[in-house]
Amino acid sequence: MNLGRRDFLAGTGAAFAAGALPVQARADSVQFPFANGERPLMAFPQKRPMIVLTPRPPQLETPFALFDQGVITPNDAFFVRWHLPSIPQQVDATAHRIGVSGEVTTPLLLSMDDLAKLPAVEVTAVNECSGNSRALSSPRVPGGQWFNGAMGNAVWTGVRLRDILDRAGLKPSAKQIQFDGLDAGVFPATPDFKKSLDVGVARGDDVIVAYAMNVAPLPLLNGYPVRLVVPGWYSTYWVKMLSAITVLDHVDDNFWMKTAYRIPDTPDNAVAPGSSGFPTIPINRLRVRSFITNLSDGGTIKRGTQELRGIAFDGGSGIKRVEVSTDGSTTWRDATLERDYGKYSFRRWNAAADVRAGTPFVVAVRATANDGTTQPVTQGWNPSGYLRNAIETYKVSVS
Ligand SMILES: Nc1nc2c(c(=O)[nH]1)N[C@H]1C(S)=C(S)[C@@H](COP(=O)(O)O)O[C@H]1N2
Ligand SMILES: [Mo]
Repeated sequence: MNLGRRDFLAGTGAAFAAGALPVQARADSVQFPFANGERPLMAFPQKRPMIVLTPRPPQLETPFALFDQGVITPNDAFFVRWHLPSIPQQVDATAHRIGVSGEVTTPLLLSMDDLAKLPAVEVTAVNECSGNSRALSSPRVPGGQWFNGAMGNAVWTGVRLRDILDRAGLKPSAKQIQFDGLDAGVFPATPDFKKSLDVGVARGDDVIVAYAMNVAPLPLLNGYPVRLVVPGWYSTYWVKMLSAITVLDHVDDNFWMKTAYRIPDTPDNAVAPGSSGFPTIPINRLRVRSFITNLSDGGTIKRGTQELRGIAFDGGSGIKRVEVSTDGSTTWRDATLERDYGKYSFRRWNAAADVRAGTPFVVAVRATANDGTTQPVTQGWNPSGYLRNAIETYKVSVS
């Protein structure tokens, strides 16, 4: 598929029928490897059957085996997460506007055609929920009980946020840029979902207002017709159905910045389970992670020489090295890194392993990023179950 840029920008697209989100009847279910881990699989509009955490608001997880199929996560399999139950069932892209206001010299009201007049840029980047793998937190914590599939990697096309900010003209008083989308709470008292970035981060080369995902319009559930993409940062900042950009002269103190999505301001951003009263900071860049994609913990493998395959990513320095260990993390050897799609992308890797009959096969994988960070052996704890990036170990039986 090679759609012209205008195809993403004009027209009314991605519509659902009015009313409740239509959901196909339950097709099947999956059992995650933790207590209370049974989840239905259901197909939502523009999506293949996905693992359902909650239908309203939609929280849909990508079945992990999908990550073995390629470096790019298909749009119809890309995870979905909304906070507020009231999300538009349909958006008219021709009528959609992004307002730019606050500490600017020239407030703007941008149509999709206005975006088309700015230089188009493209970036391949991982979108990972702050709470990805939260269900593996020990002790467990409240919040969406995601396994490892609240992440995906896509090619995002759009315009630089900086180009928009430069057109509006930031006043010297500009401190943070706040982003809001079309979704809202059912009750007026529910805090609207708004996220903010420091001006320096927002003006980065790679932060884009994206109108295409994998060379197609965004699925409605992933933010049609336009969303923020902040490569290297947890996806809480990747505001969907972007409708307002407000330049603030202060550090944003709305609920979603001041109270939610914060991590301990401590070494490793961890605290002892049950702690309270410690200082916190807003969550920020992705932590380096790696996974095996052609094995699942508790699965089976054939004896003999087997190929291990997987993915690794970090917060934007790029993957330097991936190693595997088959002896209980005593010795490690390098995996082969596959094609580089850029420093924000999944990096695929492969390694051969000698699998013998008789005992379970136990394999661990560890990535190191270009910034020198690597994965911890044991996971630090925080009350929201954010930032998981411990070394993953897979124990499989041999057939
Ligand atoms: N408008 C809006 N944008 C949003 C959210 C939201 O609730 N509303 N949730 C954020 C969070 S926490 C995540 S994890 C990502 C999920 O992106 P996806 O649904 O495209 O995978 O959207 C982000 N952008
Ligand atoms: Mo998230």
